[in-house]
Amino acid sequence: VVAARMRDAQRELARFRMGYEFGIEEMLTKVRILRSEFRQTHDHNPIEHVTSRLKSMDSILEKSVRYGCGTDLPTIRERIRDIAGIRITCSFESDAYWVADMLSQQPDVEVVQCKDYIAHPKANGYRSLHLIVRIPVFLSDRTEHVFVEIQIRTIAMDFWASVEHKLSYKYRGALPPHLRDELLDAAASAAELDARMGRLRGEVRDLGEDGAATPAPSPR
Ligand code: 0O2
Repeated sequence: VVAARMRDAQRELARFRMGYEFGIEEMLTKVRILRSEFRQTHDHNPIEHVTSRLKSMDSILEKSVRYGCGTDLPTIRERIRDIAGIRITCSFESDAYWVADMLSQQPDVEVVQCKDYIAHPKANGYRSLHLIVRIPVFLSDRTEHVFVEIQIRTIAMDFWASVEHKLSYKYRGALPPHLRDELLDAAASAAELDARMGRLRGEVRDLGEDGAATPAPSPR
């Protein structure tokens, strides 16, 4: 009886994660289509690269317990909204907003939360645009709605976040003050670089192949 119960529980967990796996696939397809469309119709690609991750069952349960949601799957489904995650890296800040708009406008994408850490960076300097979206996943016998966290950022923001993440991991979140200051300063440099690149892009965009001014071919 115990073995059968264990098997049932494992099957239920596998089914639970499967919905998120397909949610990631759907979002990746949407991003792939945007990218391909853009490649075929414009000379500039707003999306540099895309990665995805599905939280492991252990880390879902760990977060759930930490958030006081216990191990009840429907509660976890409602409260833990970053089980499925997509990270989109763009060249320019304006592209990040454009990608967010393009995805948000799709009729099957319901934006349930938007955190703009580009306009309002976190105290440590972290910048990124975060969307929590809810999308339908059509299975053979039912439609599941799953949350997907989408992080959209520039290459400079991604570089900073990756270094900060490694340092925070190394110091278990308790960074020495000099490193915290250094990171904050680096975040300001990254923001300045993004602003400069945005200005340069404006210059390039205004020039046609023969140097003549042309209408903007890409978003924003
Ligand atoms: P992982 O492994 O990347 O998933 P929430 O999870 O929504 O309850 P919070 O903090 O309100 O918690 O969410 P928020 O602010 O939207 O941030 C969630 C994710 O953004 C984090 O996920 C990181 O990926 C990224 N992030 C947020 N702040 C920072 C930061 O200061 N530095 C770095 N490097 N990344 C950050 P997880 O769950 O921490 O990790």
